[in-house]
Amino acid sequence: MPRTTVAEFTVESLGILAPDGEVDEELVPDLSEETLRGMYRTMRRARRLDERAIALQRRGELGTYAPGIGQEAAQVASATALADGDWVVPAFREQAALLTRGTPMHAILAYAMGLEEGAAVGPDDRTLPPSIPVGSQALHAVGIGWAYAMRNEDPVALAYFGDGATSTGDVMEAFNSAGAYGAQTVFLCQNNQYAISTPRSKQSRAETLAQKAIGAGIRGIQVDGNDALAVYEATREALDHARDGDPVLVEALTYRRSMHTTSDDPRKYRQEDEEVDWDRRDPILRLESYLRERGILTDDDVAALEAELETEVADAIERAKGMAADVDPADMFEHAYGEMPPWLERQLTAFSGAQGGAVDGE
Ligand SMILES: Cc1ncc(C[n+]2csc(CCOP(=O)(O)OP(=O)(O)O)c2C)c(N)n1
Repeated sequence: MPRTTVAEFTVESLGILAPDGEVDEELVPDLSEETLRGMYRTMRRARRLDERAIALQRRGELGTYAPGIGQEAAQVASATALADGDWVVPAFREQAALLTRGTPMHAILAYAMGLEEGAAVGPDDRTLPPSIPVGSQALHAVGIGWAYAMRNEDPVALAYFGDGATSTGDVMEAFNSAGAYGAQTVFLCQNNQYAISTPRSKQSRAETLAQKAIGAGIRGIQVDGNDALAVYEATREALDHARDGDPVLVEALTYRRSMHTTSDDPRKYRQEDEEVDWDRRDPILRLESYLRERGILTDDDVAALEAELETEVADAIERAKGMAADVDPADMFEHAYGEMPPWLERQLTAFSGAQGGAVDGE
């Protein structure tokens, strides 16, 4: 037979809690009320942090910031599925995942204020610092996951990245090497529909991004990224496979509701009706109605959380500002090279002048 089908593939999609509130009871993950409340709480913490960070940046008190508004379920529910010994390998929009893993809010703000201390990794931390080069962190996660596979140990590395990152060589190489080496790695692609201003439709002709796993011989699954229950379940299953040396790509379909970063204006490339449509599918409101209907969350709980968040964010801002106050911005020149090259010295001089400091030769 000259022409035969040698392989066939399908891509599964998982949804449990629909936008209209309907629930597929058979698929609901076995989560305690405490865990469900915890996920809701962290999603709200992340949203508030992002909103306040945007406001701070507008007042000139914070550097460039990449909000994850709209992506809270994709991040919090996936990070909730991790075991303590697992690793989080983030991109630059993962505040919600970091908060889930216990990174303090003031550290996230300190990083956005330009302080390297904000991204410091302690000896017992299993969360890597933000990664700005798009997609590069997927390779780091493969390295970690491969090391555990070689040692026959349990931990898994969970790498976060966006839809645009799946167009990079780094991410495609990460899928391929993870498959080839049986790395204990889960790839969590937050398909938030845009890579800055480039829509998903212009990034790839592939019908799903999950199917990019197939070429690497690894599993790929699509999940409703605004459905916390489905994201949790898809990640939990993916982590189980990865612990056995079967890496998985999870494509979480979601939407970046705000700007790419505070330097961007999405009104230049997005239609309002699209934004309104996704506002209705907000992941926090969806989980909130689910919890309210089941009596897991009451009006009083929500009001108490509001008050608690107000205090937490205000304290975190003060603490981060305190850290920034102790830093001399000119330090950044000191640490770039062992010996400062003349051109950098000239920049330092100009910088010190602009800061109101002494200028050599004047
Ligand atoms: C290697 C590299 N190329 C280009 C950039 C500039 N850049 C920053 S974010 C971004 C788009 C990323 O889109 P996506 O992966 O979908 O993640 P999202 O920002 O949507 O979370 C680009 C091109 C970069 N940081 N690194």
